[in-house]
Amino acid sequence: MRTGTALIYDEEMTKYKLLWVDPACKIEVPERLTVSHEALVRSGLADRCVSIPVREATEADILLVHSEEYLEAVKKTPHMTLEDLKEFTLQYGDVYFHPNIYRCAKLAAGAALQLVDSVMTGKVRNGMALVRPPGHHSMRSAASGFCVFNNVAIAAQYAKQKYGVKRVLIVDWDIHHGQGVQYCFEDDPSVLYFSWHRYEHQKFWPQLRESDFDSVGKEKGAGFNINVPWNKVGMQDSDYVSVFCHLLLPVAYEFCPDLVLVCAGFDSAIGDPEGEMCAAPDVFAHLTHLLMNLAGGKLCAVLEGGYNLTSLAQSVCQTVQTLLGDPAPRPADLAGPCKSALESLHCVRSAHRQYWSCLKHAADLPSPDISTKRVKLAEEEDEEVTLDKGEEEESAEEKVWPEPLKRVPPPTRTAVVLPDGVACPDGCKNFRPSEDLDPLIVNKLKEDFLKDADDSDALSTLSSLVALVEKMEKNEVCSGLALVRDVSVAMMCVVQHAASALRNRVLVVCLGDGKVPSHVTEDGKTCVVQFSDKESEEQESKYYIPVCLKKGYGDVSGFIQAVLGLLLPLGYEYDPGLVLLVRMSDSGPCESAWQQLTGLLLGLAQGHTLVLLQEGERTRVGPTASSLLGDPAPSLGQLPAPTPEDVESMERLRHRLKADWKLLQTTGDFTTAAADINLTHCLTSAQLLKLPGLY
Ligand code: Q9C
Ligand code: ZN
Repeated sequence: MRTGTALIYDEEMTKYKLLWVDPACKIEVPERLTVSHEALVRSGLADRCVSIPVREATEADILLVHSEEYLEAVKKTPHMTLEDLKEFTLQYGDVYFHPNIYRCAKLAAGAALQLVDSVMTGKVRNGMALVRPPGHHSMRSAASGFCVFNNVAIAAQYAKQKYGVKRVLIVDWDIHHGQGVQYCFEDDPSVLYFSWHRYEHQKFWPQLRESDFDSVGKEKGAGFNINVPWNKVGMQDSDYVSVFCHLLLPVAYEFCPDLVLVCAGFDSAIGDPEGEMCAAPDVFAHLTHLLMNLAGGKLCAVLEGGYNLTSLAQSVCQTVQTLLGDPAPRPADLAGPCKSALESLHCVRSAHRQYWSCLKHAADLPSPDISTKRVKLAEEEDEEVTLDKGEEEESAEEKVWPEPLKRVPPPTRTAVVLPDGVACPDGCKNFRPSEDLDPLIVNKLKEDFLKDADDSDALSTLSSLVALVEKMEKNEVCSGLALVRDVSVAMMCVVQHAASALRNRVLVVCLGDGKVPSHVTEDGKTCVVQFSDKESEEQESKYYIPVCLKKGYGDVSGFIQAVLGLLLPLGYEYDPGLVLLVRMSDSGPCESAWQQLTGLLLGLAQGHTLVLLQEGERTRVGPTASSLLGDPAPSLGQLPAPTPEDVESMERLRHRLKADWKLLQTTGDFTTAAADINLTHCLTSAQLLKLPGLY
């Protein structure tokens, strides 16, 4: 099992800067790298990483993406005079040259390649490279947007060539469109490029028509380029998480990459003068976590933008700490995506529905058609901008936000409660109930849950569970695993204790059709999501969510879609303090899907997940423990289309719940009506008359 996180950094890359006055370039400063690195050192994170030296990318490496003419031109810059450099710079947009930038650009690309080598050879599991200059704007024969060589594009080509990697996913969470990456892989189905970016209906740099959602890739590569244009500033955590759950992750799981590269720009975080977004630095812990179970955990993050030094350093720390395996922080109040984000999400999902089976059910774009819409919105935008521009710019400078809380991993990562004779998995702690468990609680357990008051084994198991839950609440233990004689009783015991004695909300994820009394959910302190192959008889409510998968777990696609598109967004919005994952005997998905589920759920509740397994399922102990310890889940393989029945029942469920759970929404107001027609085919003519633009 590969472990460890690489950190690649070299001070040499701080040794170039802007030598003349250029307002467009003044934000790209050497301090971006020093503050990021110093924050990692000060927080003790750098010490926990495997330090890997940089190297210069060779000419052959650079030529994987760039033209010989361009390389030859850049090669001359170290010898140029200041005047020559200025003039050379003029042929490109928003970039500057310096006598040492060629050397640094070779190191930046080389750092990305060192990272790929370290991950692909198994020296480490994942890693981050802190580099300057950034790369994602640079094109085959042109520098652009502070970028000289396209570090990540070169890394992707290199991984394909040197390691025979078949599919690479590039996630570009920088706030600018990496048009250089798009151009490089537009017709290449082996590289899936995903980018979200500030767009404002083409008003924002680089102001390209091809940055919009309808640039989906060309020829064989159609469907493998995904652009999410942000048409407003001020996007928040919810908007980012929503796009991950409803777009990137379902497509990424269907694609099944062998390697994930992240264009890790942090100008998408709050406080950044370029992005003007409002996502907290903490959100990068979640974005990172959500990608860490793809490609068997092989993830390489390479720095791109990020111009608010405070926000940048905090975001880099969140990313690296997550790569190291520490539990993610509690997600900040995720109140659901804004209208503009939903509109973008809807457009991208519609544009890609013909390429990805996970999006097949996404509603078509309503009339008026896309292009009319774009022009119309751009005009509206214009008016707004002229109205309150001054105000907006001022507030962008004044942004303040709380420093992310220090993430202190509990002393014990995973504790297990196992019957005699079952070995404690490596790396876990065998949990024995402490004597100091309140006798009152013990008595209550006896009364409420034991059929036979003298059943000391059963009592000991239940006491252990309660004690374990208390340790998790106190953050002394992160996650837990118990093999119990009766999962239903154990589940009720934990739920009752957690709901009555603890302050926290509990998310119960139940696999199998055992009975889950709905009364436990009435006060909202417990939310139950139950996966089963039978229609539920329970009363449906906001807090009892039966997910019916008719084909059972035989259909991994349907199951994983439900996890990504229903369970995760619901979990993120509910924000539990504890996740209770219950696997009834003889039900549940295959091992790798089970491990994916477990791994993904660890992003909630600061990793406080307690798994209950039926006693007979001893063979599941090892793999489950491994997931709770943070090992990446094995890939599921390229997923086929989920069955139409499963899709339909999930969509019905989403439809029912989206009023209560905003993070389940995938369409904006403007489309709800049309989407409803698509979904239910049952609007009355009276309702039709009220639809805008249809009559
Ligand atoms: N208001 C990266 O983030 N435009 N590049 C600057 C100044 C260029 C950003 C305009 C932004 C380039 C890697
Ligand atoms: Zn950027």
